[in-house]
Amino acid sequence: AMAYGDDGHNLREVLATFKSCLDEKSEILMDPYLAGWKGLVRFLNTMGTIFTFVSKDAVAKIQIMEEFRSGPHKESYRTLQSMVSYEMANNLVDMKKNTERPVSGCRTILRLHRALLWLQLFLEGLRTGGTDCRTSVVCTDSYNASLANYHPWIIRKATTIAFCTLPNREAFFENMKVGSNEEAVEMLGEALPHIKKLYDITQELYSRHKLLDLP
Ligand code: 1Q0
Repeated sequence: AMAYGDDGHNLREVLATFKSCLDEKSEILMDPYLAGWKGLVRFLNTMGTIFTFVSKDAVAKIQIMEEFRSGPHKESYRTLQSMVSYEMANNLVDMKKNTERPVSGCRTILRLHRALLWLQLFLEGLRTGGTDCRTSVVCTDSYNASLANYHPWIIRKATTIAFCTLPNREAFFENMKVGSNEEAVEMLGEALPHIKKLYDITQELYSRHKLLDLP
């Protein structure tokens, strides 16, 4: 019933896009970062309409960032670091709830950044889990250790129900379109350190600027 990768994409390429985000100064390039998320959304869209509420939110956030990237200050949004400098220097980041400032790039990327931790934990769980590991459990554990801490009860509930529909590990590997299970495990082992590095650099950037709790 599932058809991941039917659009010619495979998970190796998507994860390589994330790898290509780091420039020579260890800054994170916005365009490949967003392209990586778009690639993940394509996988998500093949996992059933039960995940539509997730992909809609991800797409909305990608679009907000693409608008910054094509707007009058596009150069300021070239990297995550330049975005933080620009928005902070120009007082564009809303530190409190319920004020009238428009949505910032910083708070939008923070949501994707938190989701990147989920991705890292989930793929690591798939990589190291046994052949009979339960993907819904791996996914729920990864979610509880990351995004769930920021989601209200109703979202946590909907998410946990959706996770129960996930296919088994073998089906996931098959649908990554990277070859045998062994090759999939190897690909993940190669790609995950780069995802972790992106996460760590962003976490450090946001922590240094006290942006980790943006409403
Ligand atoms: C394996 C499929 C599971 C994918 C779901 C994982 C994440 C669940 C997140 C639930 C989000 C619920 C919708 C809305 C939430 C927002 O309230 C929240 C906060 O934003 P705001 O503006 O209200 O403050 N938004 C978020 O937390 C952002 C969530 C972004 C989720 C991005 C998920 C991208 C897709 C991933 C699929 C990867 C599959 C990889 C494995 C493929 C193997 C064949």
